[in-house]
Amino acid sequence: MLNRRNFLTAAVGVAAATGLAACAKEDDSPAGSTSGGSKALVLGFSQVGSESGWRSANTDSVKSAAKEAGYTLKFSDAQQKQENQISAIRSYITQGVDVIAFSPVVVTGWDAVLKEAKAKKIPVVLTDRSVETSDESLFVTLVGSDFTDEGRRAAKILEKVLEKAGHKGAVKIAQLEGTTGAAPAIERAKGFKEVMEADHADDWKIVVSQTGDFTRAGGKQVMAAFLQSNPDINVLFAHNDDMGIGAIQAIEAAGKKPGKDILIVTIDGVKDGFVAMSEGKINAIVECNPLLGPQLMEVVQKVKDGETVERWIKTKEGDFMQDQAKAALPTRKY
Ligand code: GYE
Repeated sequence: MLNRRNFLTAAVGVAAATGLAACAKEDDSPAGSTSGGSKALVLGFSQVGSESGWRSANTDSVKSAAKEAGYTLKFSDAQQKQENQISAIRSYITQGVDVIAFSPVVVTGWDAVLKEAKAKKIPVVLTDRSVETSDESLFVTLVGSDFTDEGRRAAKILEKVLEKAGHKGAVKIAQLEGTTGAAPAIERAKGFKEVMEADHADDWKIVVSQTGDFTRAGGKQVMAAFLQSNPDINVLFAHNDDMGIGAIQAIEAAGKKPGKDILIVTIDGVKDGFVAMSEGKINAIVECNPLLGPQLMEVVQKVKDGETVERWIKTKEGDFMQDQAKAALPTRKY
């Protein structure tokens, strides 16, 4: 993962990584590749799955941006399984695509397949999620969000939510985590905890925390269990809107009012999240933009051309409180 600590190491790896891209351009073009100018750039893209509204918007964005750029896109959906992503990447290597892009379902376990890509001089661009690797030259760049910061922003916006609700007394938080081992799950939890421990050590407590795998069904099921074991929960922090929406169903089924009895902060900002917020059921949303396609295609072209790119191309995002939901809803693009 790219965090502050290893960012310097990552920066050092840029030279090696761009060298890799240059090699892919210059010589030894794998069979079926497009160098030489006339053929379209071939991009192999391995998507995480279709677990959430965020993911669907991301997939649409990647597909339409590739079309717009005139690239040949080889796309595969890994259904949230690392082994599927590894075989998709392997098949892109065998096919000799120009560039491989993927959004890794979890952070660890990629070195072997990334080394195979490097050996074939196929540059790899990470999008959305990052990986943990001992060899930073195994990927060129990451196009995606700062998830730790999103976690911090979620805690900061919860302060406002509590104030607005006139909440007094202990803050008993339930956390619905994303997919276990995924960068956004690890880092959002980390950022949230950081602010909580620094500023609310006395009054906030995460009383239950479990994965809902970023899905509505997962959010609903886990929240129902949370409410059974801890009926005094008064805050829910869900790592994405979909789990928050699933949890709302469980809260209502338990006879409680989401957004009132249980204050809810989620991350993403998909349309359905904004709908729930405009109905008063979600109190605040930290935006995580899935429309990464156009930026990704730009980077892919640069990498193919052997140009130097930044090690981490971060997405710009905002935060939204409930009173902004109705006005913002028609302007939401995903
Ligand atoms: O928040 C969630 C999706 O990696 C940022 O994955 C992405 C996350 C997003 O399933 O909804």
